[in-house]
Amino acid sequence: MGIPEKIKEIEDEIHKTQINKATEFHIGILKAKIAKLKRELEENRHGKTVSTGKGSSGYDVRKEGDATIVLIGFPSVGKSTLLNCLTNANSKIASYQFTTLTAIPGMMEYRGAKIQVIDLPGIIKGAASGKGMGKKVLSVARNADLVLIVVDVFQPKHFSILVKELAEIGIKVNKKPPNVHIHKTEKGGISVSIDQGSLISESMVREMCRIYGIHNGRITIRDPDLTTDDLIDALAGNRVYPNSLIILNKIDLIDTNTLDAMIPFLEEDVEPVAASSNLNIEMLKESIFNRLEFIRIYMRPKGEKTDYEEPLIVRKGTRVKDICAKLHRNMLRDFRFALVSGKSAKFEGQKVGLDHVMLDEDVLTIIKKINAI
Ligand SMILES: Nc1nc2c(ncn2[C@@H]2O[C@H](COP(=O)(O)OP(=O)(O)OP(=O)(O)O)[C@@H](O)[C@H]2O)c(=O)[nH]1
Ligand SMILES: [Mg+2]
Repeated sequence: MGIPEKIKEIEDEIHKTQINKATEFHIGILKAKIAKLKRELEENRHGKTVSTGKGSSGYDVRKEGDATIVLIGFPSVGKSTLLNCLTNANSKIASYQFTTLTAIPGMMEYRGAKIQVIDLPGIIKGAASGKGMGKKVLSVARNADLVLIVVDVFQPKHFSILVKELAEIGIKVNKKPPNVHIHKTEKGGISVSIDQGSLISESMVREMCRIYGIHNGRITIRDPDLTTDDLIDALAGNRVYPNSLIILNKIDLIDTNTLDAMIPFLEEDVEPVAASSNLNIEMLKESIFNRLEFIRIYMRPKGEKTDYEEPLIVRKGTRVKDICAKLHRNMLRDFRFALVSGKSAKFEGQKVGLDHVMLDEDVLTIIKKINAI
């Protein structure tokens, strides 16, 4: 029996099984088996885990700028119109579905940050399981720093379908990585550290580890509400957790009262816009900028004045080593230490190493090795 047939067989078994306390364990195990088989299927297809569409035509876009965001949505919701008004790009717009056939990048400049926006073909329900080019399209979101989920004002429910499709291929938008720490060892069997009263049992953790071929190691779970699905995500290891924003487009087609009544029923962080008439686009740019959590770093070359005019724009959580890598390809090799002033420093001009985490508006001086040019 091939892998797809095996998956089908287990899915049928899950459908037949009534979900209750007594069957919970069994269903958890079946789900883990499916997730593992799906991963195997991907590996067979791509030679490794879910790819970003590498080697495929049209979907490979080199990351450029300070961050990359993608537009995901059903056909004709206005993704290309949106790309064109956010950036300098000129993606084809038409009233028929599937107008966009490849990934089209554009660059949005906002408050000193260069943000790459990628327009994509429309996707439909079932995309993750291979409908149309859906899977390849969805995969582009894997490397994105932010996913813009675009929905038509008359089809707001499409939002949950899109989130599900993304989740199917391991892109978990607006979710936190599960609080599971897996430390594999050479021998000694499996030891599980889990709080009493947790949703998941120790025997379930052991069984799932066995399915995923982990026979030795320490598993630490620090979240009593962790579900079997979360544990599968942690064991599968190829999940990503990008931020997202929901864009409700074409609001020019409904009156303000209808819109006001609709917003509370949608998920939070909805951005109501009308791309074709440039309505709320500045507000959307501001939300994108905030969601990307940029910080500004002022560089002070050794013995010189701080450059407050053109800060370096980087993401929250950036370390000194990330900045070195961004500045010059030899900077990491030549790095001796750095001096930091500002919110992340204990005092003015604190001497720090490569792992120091920078904060907004810090002033940074990098000191190179004596013999470095
Ligand atoms: N009324 C109105 N129409 C819009 C708006 N934005 C886009 N449209 C129209 O919607 C249609 C589809 O727009 P596109 O930008 O091509 O949509 P798309 O999501 O890129 O479509 P695909 O590439 O086929 O997936 C076009 O006729 C646009 O003019 C809007 O804000 N209001
Ligand atoms: Mg399009």
